[in-house]
Amino acid sequence: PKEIFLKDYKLPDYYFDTVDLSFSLGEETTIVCAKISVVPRVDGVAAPLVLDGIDLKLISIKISGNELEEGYYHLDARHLILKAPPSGSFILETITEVLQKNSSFEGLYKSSGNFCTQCEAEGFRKITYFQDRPDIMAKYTCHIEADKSLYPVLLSNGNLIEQGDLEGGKHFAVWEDPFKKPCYLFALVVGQLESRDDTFTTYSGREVALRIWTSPQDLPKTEHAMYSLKAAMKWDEDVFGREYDLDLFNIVVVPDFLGAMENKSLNIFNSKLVLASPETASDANYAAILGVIGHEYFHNWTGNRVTCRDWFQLSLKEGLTVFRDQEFSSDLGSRTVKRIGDVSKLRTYQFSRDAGPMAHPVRPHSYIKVDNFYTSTVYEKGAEVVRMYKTLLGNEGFRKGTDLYFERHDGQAVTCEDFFAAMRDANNVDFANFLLWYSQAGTPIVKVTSSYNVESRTFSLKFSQTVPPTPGQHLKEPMFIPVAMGLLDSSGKDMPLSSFYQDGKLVSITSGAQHVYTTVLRVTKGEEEFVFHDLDEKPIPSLLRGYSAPIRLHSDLTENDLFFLLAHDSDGFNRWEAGQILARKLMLNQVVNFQKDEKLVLDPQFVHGIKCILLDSSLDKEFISKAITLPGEGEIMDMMEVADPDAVHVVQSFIRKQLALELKQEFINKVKENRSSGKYKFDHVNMARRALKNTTLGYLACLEDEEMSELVLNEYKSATNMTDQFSALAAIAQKPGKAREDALADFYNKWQHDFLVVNKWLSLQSASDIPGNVENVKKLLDHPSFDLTNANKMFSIIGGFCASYVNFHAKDGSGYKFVGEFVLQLDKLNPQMASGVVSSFSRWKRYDDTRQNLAKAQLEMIMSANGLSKNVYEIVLKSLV
Ligand code: B3K
Ligand code: ZN
Repeated sequence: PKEIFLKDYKLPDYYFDTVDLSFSLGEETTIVCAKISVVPRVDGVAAPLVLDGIDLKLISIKISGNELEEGYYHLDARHLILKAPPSGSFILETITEVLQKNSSFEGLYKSSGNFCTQCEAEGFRKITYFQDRPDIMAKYTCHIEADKSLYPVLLSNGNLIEQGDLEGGKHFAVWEDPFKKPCYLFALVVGQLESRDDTFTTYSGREVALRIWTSPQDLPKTEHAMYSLKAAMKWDEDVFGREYDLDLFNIVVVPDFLGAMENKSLNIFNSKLVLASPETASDANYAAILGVIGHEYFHNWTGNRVTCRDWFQLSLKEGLTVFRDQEFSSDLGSRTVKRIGDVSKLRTYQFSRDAGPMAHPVRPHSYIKVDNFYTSTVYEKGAEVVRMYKTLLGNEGFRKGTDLYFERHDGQAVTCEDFFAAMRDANNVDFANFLLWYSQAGTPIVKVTSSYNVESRTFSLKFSQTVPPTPGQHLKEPMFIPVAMGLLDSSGKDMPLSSFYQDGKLVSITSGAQHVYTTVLRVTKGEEEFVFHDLDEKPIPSLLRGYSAPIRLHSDLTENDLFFLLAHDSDGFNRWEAGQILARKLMLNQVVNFQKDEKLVLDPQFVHGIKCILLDSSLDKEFISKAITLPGEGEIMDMMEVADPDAVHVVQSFIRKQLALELKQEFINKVKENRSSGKYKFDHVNMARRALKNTTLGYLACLEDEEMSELVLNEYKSATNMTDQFSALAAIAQKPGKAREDALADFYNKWQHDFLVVNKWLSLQSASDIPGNVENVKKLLDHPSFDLTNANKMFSIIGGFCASYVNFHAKDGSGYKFVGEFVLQLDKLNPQMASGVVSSFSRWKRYDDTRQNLAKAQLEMIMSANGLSKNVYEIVLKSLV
């Protein structure tokens, strides 16, 4: 397989102006006619025209009306090459037959009897011969023909301009999309679907028809998605000034789909990202739906109207759109809680990737298969990069930047530099080496030491930064890091800030007549000092407020300072963070104790800190729920020389149980005070109550205590919504035994008819930490509810299993062997899913020798298999280096 490099990007020799597609869909075959007007980029240059095409059968090819004879073109398994096209513009017409058997969820395929498409990144080449690259932007029409009774609904992008009946029980529809688009945004959906209809009136007064299409029995579960869509449309107008640009917006829901897709005016979603009812979906599902419906809608401007020049620029649309969906969810819920969730996710997935063999920059330099680069680095770290522009420029400056970006680039395929330039030019600022965030991989490590001088009444912060080496990048330059910070006085109040010296130069902080309590330090060098003057007492610094940069910060704050910040910081994020730093230190110390066979102990001051948070009635309940939750096991292992999943697991279980013992009564009170009453509501206040109740319930379920087991079981039985019911089930399922078996069986009996709920049931079991769980997971694969070809079920089981450190990394190698063999089986069906699973092995070098050998053996076994997909090959190759 060939590696493709960013530096080799070349402008295309030919552009496509219009593309007229015609689909005749049948049970046996689908025929696609494509009529493309081709325009050479430079007149008179007769370069060959290379078209991509996979799994297609060419039936005929014409140039400007004349059938092309065989010697004039070359055909191989991946291309159709016109050796010497006419000079000047011409019309290319092809007729192809599309391979009907397709389990890759890419190109045209069938999902539960309906036809649908997925073209990003390179799926359009499975539909027709084309220059399948995003810088080819054209206007499309799409004519669809199919059996009317089997496929009553015929959808594509844009506006419906004609429809009618045909002979032989068929019907047709013609769609026209007035906006130029890259082919990855093309979509077609054909099948038996019904719609929930609504309207949205845009700020200029245009009425847009909104339709969410599902199989008829699921229509009632689309109410929340419709609410989310309308909220997203309004929010994008209010916050970014972006109006929707067509008179129709369709969303289609299908069960077999990888995630969701922003096709122009015809978004397609996996069912689990749309369907919800209080009885069957949890708060987390509701929140995810809001975020993803928003995300795909927001792509209409960030991705569709302005798209990417090439796939290396993926973060240009994804990082920006994730940032937009994060902000949307923040504005509709709690900003602090949303930020905590997003940062936890970043640390769990992105930091870990960035520290291993799969590390790559936000804009990768090369790839074998671009599908492997839809990663937390492109998405979540990319969103952090966008957030840093906003932190540096403020709300208004950032908005000026996005306005200029849309104004300059509407209808174009552009690069990350274009976004940077719009931000810079709109604000007339010097952004120094900010662009390094796109090209340097790895998480910067920033150390801060502080000192107060009583005599001179000055407070100094010394920063030093390094970026660890990553594959292909050994030496790194210092990054431009915005550090939002404030200073607390001894009563816990923010001190007003007016100026500081940066390397001896005075920088004044102004904001009209108002006091400023948080300022943004621009750390740009390897070492840098900031000095604050005229301070009557030694302040406690609150650094990296709101997590203003995606870095690992090591400060010299003492435990007392951290407890102080936990109790007083005005920045909610940093209050949570102080608790997390303390918890990480505590856990790490106990891991050492465990490894030395010493007794585990829980620091009473930590228990006290947790108790204060728990009892502070001024705090948001969802915040409390987050603040009393320990850091994930992966975070702790990341801090260890050699990762020890067993030790970390024992320590985490010990601390949880100890907290439950010491705070039992407080936890019981929280459960009782926060029980749901009345109808389920998806709003922050109610979600926060449920979160706090269920977190404390989870603690109580750790105890070996009859009374508590009964309490948890009662919560399960009396639950009136899925959030409460499932949390109670998860609490019960922490411990092996009869209660667990009974509750799981009961839940399945209740919900076996609802596949989305069954998926939760599957993943709860597969992700379980109970010892020897691999055997249970194998049994689940034979369970009647399991189906390997469905993406959700597959991820529920294997994704779940790989997330359990103790079982996936079991020291007897049983977890590795199970997953290794599974990857090979899955790769034959669906390479994208298989490469996702095999990535779980990539950090094998973090573990002890025994585990290393076992994991490596599986990687080698996979590598030696015949017919491996490019997707899996790339991950295994890089993991083994
Ligand atoms: N743009 C799509 C991702 C497509 C993934 C293809 N393997 C969804 C999204 O990020 O919005
Ligand atoms: Zn996206």
